[in-house]
Amino acid sequence: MKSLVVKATVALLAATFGMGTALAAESLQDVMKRRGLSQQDLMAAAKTYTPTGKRDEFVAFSSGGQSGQIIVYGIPSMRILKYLAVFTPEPWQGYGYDEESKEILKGGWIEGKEITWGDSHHPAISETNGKYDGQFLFINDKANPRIAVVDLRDYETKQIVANPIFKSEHGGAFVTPNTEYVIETAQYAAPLEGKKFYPLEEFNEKYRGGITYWKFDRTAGRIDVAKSFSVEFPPYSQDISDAGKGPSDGWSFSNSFCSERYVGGIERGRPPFEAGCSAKDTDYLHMVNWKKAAELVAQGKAKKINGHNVLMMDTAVKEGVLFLIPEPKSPHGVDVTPDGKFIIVSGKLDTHVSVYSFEKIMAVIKAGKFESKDPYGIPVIGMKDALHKQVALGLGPLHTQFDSKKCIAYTSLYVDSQVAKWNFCDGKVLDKISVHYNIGHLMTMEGDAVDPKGRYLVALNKLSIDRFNPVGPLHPQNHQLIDISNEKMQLLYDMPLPMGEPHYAVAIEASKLKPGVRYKVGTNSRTDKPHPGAVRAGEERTERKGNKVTVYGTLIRSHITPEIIEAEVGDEVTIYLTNLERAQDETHGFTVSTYNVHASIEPGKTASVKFKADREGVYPYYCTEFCSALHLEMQGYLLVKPKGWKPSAKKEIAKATYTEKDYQAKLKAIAETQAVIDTVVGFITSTNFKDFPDVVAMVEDATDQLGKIPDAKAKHEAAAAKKDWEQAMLWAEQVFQYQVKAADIGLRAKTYLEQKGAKKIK
Ligand code: K7E
Ligand code: CUA
Repeated sequence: MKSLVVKATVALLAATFGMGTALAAESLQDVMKRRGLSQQDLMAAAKTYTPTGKRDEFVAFSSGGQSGQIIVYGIPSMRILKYLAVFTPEPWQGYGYDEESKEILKGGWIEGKEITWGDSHHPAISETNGKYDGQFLFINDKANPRIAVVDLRDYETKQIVANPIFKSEHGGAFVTPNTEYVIETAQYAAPLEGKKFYPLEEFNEKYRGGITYWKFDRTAGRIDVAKSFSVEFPPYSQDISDAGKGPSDGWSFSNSFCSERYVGGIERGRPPFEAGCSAKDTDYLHMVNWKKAAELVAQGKAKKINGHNVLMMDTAVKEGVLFLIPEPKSPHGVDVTPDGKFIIVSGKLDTHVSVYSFEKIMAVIKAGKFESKDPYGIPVIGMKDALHKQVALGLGPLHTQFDSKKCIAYTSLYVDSQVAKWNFCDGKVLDKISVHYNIGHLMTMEGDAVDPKGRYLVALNKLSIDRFNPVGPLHPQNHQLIDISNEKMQLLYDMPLPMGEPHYAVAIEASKLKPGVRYKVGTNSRTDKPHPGAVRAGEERTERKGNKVTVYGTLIRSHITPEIIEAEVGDEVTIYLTNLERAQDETHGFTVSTYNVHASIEPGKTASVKFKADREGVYPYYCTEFCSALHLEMQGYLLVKPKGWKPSAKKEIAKATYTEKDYQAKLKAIAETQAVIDTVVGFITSTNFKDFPDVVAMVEDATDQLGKIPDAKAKHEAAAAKKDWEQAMLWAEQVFQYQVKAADIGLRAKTYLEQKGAKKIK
């Protein structure tokens, strides 16, 4: 009886405190019930969920819209990996806060005017034979016509070029099949000469559009401004562009809106732009034979405007490199099919997409059978003569992407908030899926290349309305992942994009990306050249010339050398810092209180900050990345003294009171730590660690730290001999610090080897 009572009590307790059976793990059914998940949800989760430590199949680069940056995320997990600073300062990476990156931003100033923001729209990955090669990334700024180059070896912006003749642009960045050129098309027509005013009454005569072909030098990894050129276009608002491929390689296609050349003036009692710009039934698709245009420029047939080669319309017409084709009114996207045979234009205000045949277009050009000429004398090819098909897809078609399956395309329908799957060869609509909500661009995996990978589609939606937890009137945008590997499309996942309005994105197979993990010691990452301010360990120094103080410093766990920088009010201070680490991800940051500078210095990099020490005082500086256990101690003082300041009396820095006992205790700690190090070293050297470059780098770093011990050891022993216990204790502590860092790296290497299944060799 008694035992029964005990049993009952235990059971009651177990129930009350959730012990016993209630503690057993929840079943999948339990979780589904608790979270209200359907079978369909579970399927979607299984298709996107990426377990810890596992990686994504594709990496997407999304425009950051008004943030002027690029957002990098993985597919199918939709995990954000990084923001790349491009047109706007980005403090984490020191972009715009260190001298090297300021130079890059300066490249994007327009005629000496500083610009610190950008409206980035279309990223493009470099191509080889029409395939994504994963080497470079380009993106445009619509607001201040510019193109930026990002090197995918280190994910850093290397160059920004400002368009010499446009005032705005939209049709960039699009690359030719071997990245010979990066294309940028104007948007709102304006006079091509820089700071020149003409009244709107002279719009038709003096305002112009155009297209720029930025020559890309792959070896240098930079745009070659001198070898770049433009072709003058009429003042029709040019929009998106695309480069031909395969049979259409050598041509580029740019559509337009407002070929009405309407100039607005609501305040002057005229109907607004939106009415005047959409009155006609058609606008124009512009076609340029860029290969021939480049030859003409090389032959000196271009005109210099603002020092830039521009092939004028009359020359372009005379030489047969510029043609127009009518397209349904106010189109938006133009996309060349992977086989290069068709050009797909989306109607925007129409329900149709128009599929033009490159073969038919060429036949018209060959026969010289043009329908008419536009007011600037450009031959116009008849729409019917160029069309392969027109397909009714739904309301507001905008952009088109392609599948790995032949003839299969996906088009975004802005007004319908849908994606249409269709066949551009036979014009049949195959499937439609609703997205939330108004979709702009869409993207399939490598969907711009000659060999799209299919699999997934991302809908880049503009409004997220009720999709996410509210965060104020400005909502995040919604990137929706859709599975396109089956006949019917399946919506898998919603990802809020918390940065700008991303217009377009490109995704590449992750295996094609091979970024490095460290720089050659002393590299200026923005020029890829040795940095003149770099020094090696032991070469650190501070120089003063007149009122210029220049510091040549280094960073390594866990100290900044130097630890004291002295200046006088009014001095110009430049601090060069080289990160001596080789270990992966051992980045140190650097800032000085109050002076608005910051640098992110990855292993091997040299970066600098510069400022005028214009206020007297004591300014701590420190490392901003939590890089090691003694990260907080990675510090120093900038002392800005009044001009001509002298200490009133000779005063020493206050001493601590360490005793022989402290010193002996430290020696004991050193001996114990050495034992740990010996075990770790024993483990590492008993494996094939040399087969793992990351471990080799870590071992080098650890050896570096250990190599500093004899010098510090000699110092503490000499001080101990003189019974200077303060010095003896502190130098012994420094020995201990070197040991701790070596042990830390060693243990990391050991874990790495264990996880990667290193083999025992002895
Ligand atoms: Cu359609 Cu700038 Cu390509 Cu926005 S753009 S959506
Ligand atoms: Cu280096 Cu914190």
